[in-house]
Amino acid sequence: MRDVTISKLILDSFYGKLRSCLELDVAVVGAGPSGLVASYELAKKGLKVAVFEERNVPGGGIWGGGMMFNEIVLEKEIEDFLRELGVRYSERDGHLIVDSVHFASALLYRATEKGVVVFNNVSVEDVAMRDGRVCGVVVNWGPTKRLGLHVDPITVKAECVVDGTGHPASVVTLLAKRGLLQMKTEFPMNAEEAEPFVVEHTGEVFPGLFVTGMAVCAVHGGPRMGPIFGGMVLSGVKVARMISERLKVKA
Ligand code: 48H
Repeated sequence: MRDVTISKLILDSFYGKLRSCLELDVAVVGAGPSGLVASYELAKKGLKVAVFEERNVPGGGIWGGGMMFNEIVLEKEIEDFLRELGVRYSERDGHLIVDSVHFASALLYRATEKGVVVFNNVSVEDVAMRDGRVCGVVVNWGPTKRLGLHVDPITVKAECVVDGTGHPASVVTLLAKRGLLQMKTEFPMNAEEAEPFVVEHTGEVFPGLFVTGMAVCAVHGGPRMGPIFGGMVLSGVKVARMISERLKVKA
């Protein structure tokens, strides 16, 4: 029966994909702009990267633009990156304007084209730790968290883990709750200050655990910036560079 053949093809292919991602160079948590940029940059350097996204649709806050007006704004210095992705943009008042659906699609396409595996509907509910170092992520199906199901997770090993979970900084929060590190709270809107803040504070917050994107503001007490995304891009690029240097990957 053809229907069953289709089922078998899906199961075999998916389990092969999951199995091959049980040991990673980098596990990125959250498929928002910062996590996707980081994963793309890391994969470009030949690293084995998977992104775990608890929602069905990867892309995080990109799709909604500003208040569901599906356009986003980026700083002029992101122009080369947009060109590299092949993204169309217009320029006005010293800023670049991009259709948010086009931007999310391009990032997803380019990252996956470079070999990044995106697991949508998979939530990171904990980290693995050995000798005081984060060495992997503990994953479960996204709906188990939403529905509060009592289902044990499985573990994925990774040399480095990136928290790109946006406002909640949900991976760093797991360690903060246990008193393993201290985190602050996000501050009110101020795009001028927030954009450089995010990039400056992007980095390792605990051995093996790095933070990128909006999560940086939550962890380090920075302001939010609304629908301007240059800081997200530059933060993703920076965290990828730091991890590549750590893993001694040649440019
Ligand atoms: C798996 C998870 C988990 C988990 C969350 O919010 P995002 O788009 O994140 P960033 O930081 O790349 O981009 C932020 C940007 O979209 C934004 O909101 C801005 C600039 N706001 C400014 C402002 O003033 O509001 O994406 C994070 C993703 C989401 O898709 C979540 O579903 C996912 O992470 N996620 N995935 N396991 N535990 N927690």
